[in-house]
Amino acid sequence: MSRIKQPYIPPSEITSEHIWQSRRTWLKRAGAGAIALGATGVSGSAMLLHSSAALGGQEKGRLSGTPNSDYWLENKLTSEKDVTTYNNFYEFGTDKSAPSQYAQKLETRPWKIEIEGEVEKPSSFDIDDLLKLASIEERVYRLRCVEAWSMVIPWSGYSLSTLLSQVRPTSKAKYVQFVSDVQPENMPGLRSRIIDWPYVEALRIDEAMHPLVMLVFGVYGKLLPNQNGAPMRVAIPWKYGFKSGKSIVKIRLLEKLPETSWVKIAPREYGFYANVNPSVPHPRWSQATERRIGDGIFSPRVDTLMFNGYGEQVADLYSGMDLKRYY
Ligand SMILES: Nc1nc2c(c(=O)[nH]1)N[C@H]1C(S)=C(S)[C@@H](COP(=O)(O)O)O[C@H]1N2
Ligand SMILES: [Mo]
Repeated sequence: MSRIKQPYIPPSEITSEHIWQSRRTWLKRAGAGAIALGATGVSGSAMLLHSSAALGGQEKGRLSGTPNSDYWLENKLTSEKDVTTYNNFYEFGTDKSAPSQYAQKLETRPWKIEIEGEVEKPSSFDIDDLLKLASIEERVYRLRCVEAWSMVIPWSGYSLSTLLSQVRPTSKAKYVQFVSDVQPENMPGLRSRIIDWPYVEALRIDEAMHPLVMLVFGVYGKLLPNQNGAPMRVAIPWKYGFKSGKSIVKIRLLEKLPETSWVKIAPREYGFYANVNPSVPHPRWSQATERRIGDGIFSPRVDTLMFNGYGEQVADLYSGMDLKRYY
């Protein structure tokens, strides 16, 4: 695959990848240091060997990945604290703070992901096998919420297409639907009937096969915290955040356009495509700008970019379509 160009970033926002890069170096050093402390009298070179071995076998809770420079934004990252405490995950409540408060109860093991429908090989995967199916990459993506705020997040995982090719979609497979888990005992938000649970989202098959669509297992070099959709969610960076389902238990390949949660709730406000588009306002607010979530109370406002800045990679998927009609 040819190198994918970076989305345009205004010069004022470029902080270089040094922030995350230096953090990663720091993590490696911290790992090496811990080993040095535990093993007295190890020579420098032995210490290096030990530290790379420690990085190869994942430590508990960590999920290191190889940075993929084709998918690396140089925007300033949203802090790990904001990424993990300002969330939308209605199964735990509608407040931004509810998921980090209540998601500890989510049970993420054992965890199976069923793939069914229009595939030659319907399959059931254990999450720990999916973690080993392909090499884990680290990618920095923008996330633009329909509520006009955004974040820049370092995810760990690999392209959804890697998994889909394994189960071999048939020629009838036109759509891919993602079904999130329902755990009545553990999800206080289910009592609200805003959504007809489970949370479901979907993509057209060509969208789903685009390498930008990521199966995500980790964030900030660690396994996903429950509030971010543990143990596996998707990330679709050119679409509004609600398309990226969390805590997925089922993937269905379908011939007909399936129901999706937000279209069901308010079909005049949310469309199936939900491509980030500053020129199509939500009926109740503008989508032209966004608040970039940052530490403290002053979040800078920035212009929203068409396809969230990923137009060069994905615009072809929609050639000939009226994006004001198919919002
Ligand atoms: N199952 C499920 N997935 C979901 C949601 C949800 O409520 N339930 N919210 C969506 C919305 S609106 C957004 S903006 C993103 C937020 O992801 P984050 O909390 O990891 O930033 O998750 C999406 N995935
Ligand atoms: Mo959202």
